[in-house]
Amino acid sequence: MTSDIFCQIIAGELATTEVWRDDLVVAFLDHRPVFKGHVLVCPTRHVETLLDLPDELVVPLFSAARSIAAAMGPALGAEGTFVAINNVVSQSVPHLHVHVVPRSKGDGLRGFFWPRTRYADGEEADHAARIREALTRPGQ
Ligand code: DGP
Repeated sequence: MTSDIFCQIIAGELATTEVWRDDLVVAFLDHRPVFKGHVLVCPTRHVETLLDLPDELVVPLFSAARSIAAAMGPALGAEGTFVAINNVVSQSVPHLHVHVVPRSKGDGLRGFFWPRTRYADGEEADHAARIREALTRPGQ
């Protein structure tokens, strides 16, 4: 039983343009690319977000993302890449996918969804402390 559009792509029920497939990972072109050559890298198993990714899939998924990022230069002349995952918020397909977007200087992506803020006095230490504390008791 397929449960989302990427499961359907992985099952071969929906056409896409694949660039990589093995038993654990599939990578295909985003049909609405930020730049041409924008790839989505997914676990073949239905995994909804990064937090759901089992340990045994961490290396296969991110190795594939790294290889695809490395291919963007020789394949497309990209000078770099933007690699990103939307988790829940702004995630339009509930199947984990790593975006690998080819980048070049002056490509116009400057400022793309990255509004920056500043810490008030004490806030930086407080945020770091809260994250450190959560890391020492994962899952809570
Ligand atoms: P996100 O917003 O992070 O969940 O990104 C989902 C991406 O998936 C978005 O950039 C468009 C892409 N996408 C959605 N449906 C399809 C599809 O049917 N085929 C392909 N190739 N890409 C899709």
